[in-house]
Parts: sequence; C-alpha cells; structure tokens
Amino acid sequence: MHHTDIPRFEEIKGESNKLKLPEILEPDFERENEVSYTLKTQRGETQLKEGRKTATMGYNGSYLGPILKMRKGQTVHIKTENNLSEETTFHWHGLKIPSDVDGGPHSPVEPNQTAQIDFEVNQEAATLWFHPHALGTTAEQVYYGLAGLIYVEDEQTDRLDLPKEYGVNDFPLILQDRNLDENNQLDYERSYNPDGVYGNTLLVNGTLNPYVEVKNEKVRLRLVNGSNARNYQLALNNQARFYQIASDGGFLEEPVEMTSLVLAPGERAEIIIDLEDYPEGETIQLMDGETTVLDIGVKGTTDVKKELPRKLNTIPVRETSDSLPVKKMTLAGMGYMVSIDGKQFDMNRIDMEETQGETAIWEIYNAPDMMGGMAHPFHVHGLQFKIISRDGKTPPLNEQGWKDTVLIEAGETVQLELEFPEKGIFMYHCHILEHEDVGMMGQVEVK
Ligand SMILES: [Cu+2]
Repeated sequence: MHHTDIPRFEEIKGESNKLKLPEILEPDFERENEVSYTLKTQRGETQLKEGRKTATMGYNGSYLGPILKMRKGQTVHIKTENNLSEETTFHWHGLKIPSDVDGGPHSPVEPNQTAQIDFEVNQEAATLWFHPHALGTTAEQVYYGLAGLIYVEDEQTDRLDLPKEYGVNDFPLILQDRNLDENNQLDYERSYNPDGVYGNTLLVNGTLNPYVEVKNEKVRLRLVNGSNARNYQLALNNQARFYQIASDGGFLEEPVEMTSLVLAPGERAEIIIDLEDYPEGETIQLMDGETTVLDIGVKGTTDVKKELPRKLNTIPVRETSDSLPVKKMTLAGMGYMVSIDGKQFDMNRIDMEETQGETAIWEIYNAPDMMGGMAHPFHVHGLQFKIISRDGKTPPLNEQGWKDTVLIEAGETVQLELEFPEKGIFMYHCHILEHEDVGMMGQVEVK
C-alpha cells in the first residue's frame, strides 16, 4: 500500500481515558532460578469505545495480555492453553530460544488443548512481546487482540538508575490501529487488504485517547508497535528532545538524543522523556504526526532529579568484517504477490542454512516496482541481530543496538550480522502481518 493510501486517524473527541496498564502476571510458582506461568487465549468483550462493547480476543483476559516477567538465567515454564475455537500458536518475539518452543507455524495448539513450554532465558534485559504465529491466521488473531509483553530483567536492570516504577514513571505503550464499525465491532474481513489492515482509530494498550498523570520527573515509555501494518513516526508536540535507551533486544550503549522516532510493526523502543523542568499542571503530548498518542499531565512534584546513566550497555563489535560470505535476499512485490527471493512460504522447503553459533551476514534488498514499492519490516526468529549498514552507510545510533526487526524501505539494501544461538528451523518474514500470512516468509535451518 502506498503511503498516500494509508488511512489517517479520525479523532474521536470528548472521550479521554486513563491509560490501561496490562497486569503483571502472577507466576504459578517462582524460585530463584525458575518461574512458571499459565497463559490462556480466550474470546471476550471489551469496552474499547463508549457504547457497545467489542467482541475481542485476549490472553488471560478479553483483550491483549498480561506482562510475563523473566530474568536472565531463569528456567521458564509456560503452560499455554487455547480456549479459542480455532488453532493458534504462542510465539515469543525476540526470545533466543530453540525452535521447538518458539511458537512458529510448526507448533499449533488446537482448540481446547494445552501445551507445556520450557526454556532458559539466555539473553539480556529487554522489552519483548508475544503473539500468535499460526499459519495464515496470525494477522486476524492479532487484530482481535492477541498480543502481550515480556519483560526480561537482569543485573543491569537492577544496577541502572532508570525510571522503573511500573505505572508511575515506567509505562508500556502497545500501539495498534483498529477499525471500529458503527456497532463498535472489529470486522477483520471487511477491513481486509493484503497489503495490511490499517485502522482509523488508534488504541494504546487498548485505550482510546489515553492519558497518564506523572510527577515532574524522567518518565520511561516502552513503545511496542503491535499494529498489523502501520508505521508510526513519534515525536513530542513541543518538539522537545527525548532519549532512546533501548531497541528491540536490549539497552543501547548510550542514551541517544532525538526528536523523532520511526517504529515499524514488531519493533520496540524504550524512550525517556525528561519532565523535570515542567511545572505542575503542564501537559505534553506524544504524537504520531497530527494524532495524539498519549497525553501526559504533570500532577504532583518531586525534588528528586536524576541524571541519565551515560553508559547503558556494551554491544560487542566483531573484529573483522571482510572474510564472511554475504548471503543475499530480495524482498519484492505487493498484495498477494509479495515474495522473498521470488518464493512464497512453504513449510516443506528450507530456504536458508546456517550454523549454530557462527556469524553470518545477510544482505536484504527491497526491490521497488513500477509503482515505487513499499517498505517491509523484516523480522528474524530465534536471535537478536545487528544492523551493519543501510545502503552501505552506518545505521543511525539508535539502530546500533540489538534488533530483531528492521524496516527496509523500497529500493534500500540492509546488511545484518546474525548469529543463531540455537539449532532448529526458524522463520524470517515481513512483519506486516498480512504479508506474512500471504507468504512473505522463509525458513532458515540452523545446524
Ligand atoms: Cu511486507
């Protein structure tokens, strides 16, 4: 879908709602090195907008899901249960885990069935998320509400003096656009477009026109693009600077000062907004273009001032770059014709082979067509990669940390450095969920 065709948001005035916060899921049990959760898909009804409730899907609730907290080094057990009348999967987007627990299309959970998942957390602190990845129905299930967050924590999270009081100065923001019809219902079929279902209503954690009240301090926003297809370009209404501190897979080396941030489907970014010099009663808005994403009001004051840590993380740099073979891949097409290297997904075909623990370079070219083509957010399962270059140039500072999803513009070539920590068959695909369902997806076998 070309940029000019993407539906704009309609402002729904007169309704302002306190930002809904996902609950932090209570473990079934937790010991120092072990935690166990139960996660259930279900149908339900949710008050998304004034008037009639909306028929939705959720995890352990009617819309979206809880936050699963886990620590580096912990063994995690998750009992997954499917209470839908259709198959689903439980995919852990951004976790570095073996393919048999990754929840790709190979691992369906049938209606009224449960599946037990066990893995170890072998990665650093990050804001990750989970969502279905069932063959051909991912987009629709996410659209109706199936998505939730994972907070990985570690010693660095404990040590860094960053805002971390949940719902006080540390807020997750799951950004999703939806079409609510005249009866307040989500009608996926009616909204369907193979180039992505875009909505005219912005929801943040399932909240329409959300606001938060905070003190005059530094506030951390964990941004998650949980939309099927829409990119966001986020900025503050007064053009104030903010600081990105984390990308998809962990903290950046240093806070990156910026005034605008693009977030593609699947991507996460943690930012710090500095409200220390704002007086009581002041408001500031996080915007996507002309649309208010979140209204932030300063209510209550504090004298505590915090310097942001200068050093957040150490991202290892590979010593040599020229000895590795470059594996090339081409994204192409639109609508039902989208492809990777001219092919659409076939579960019985392996498209790429890699070796566990060895560094590989993937060069991904997004071929434009006569109409110009479109940007694709490219996601790889089972690892966190690094972006080496965009059209031969070093990526911007906020893209120099760990990533699992990268937006590739039409005509652009992006080089990634990857290392799969686990063996098995992993997906790579466009994270426009309708493109993924149509078949813009391949399989890499890691031996
Ligand atoms: Cu795509």
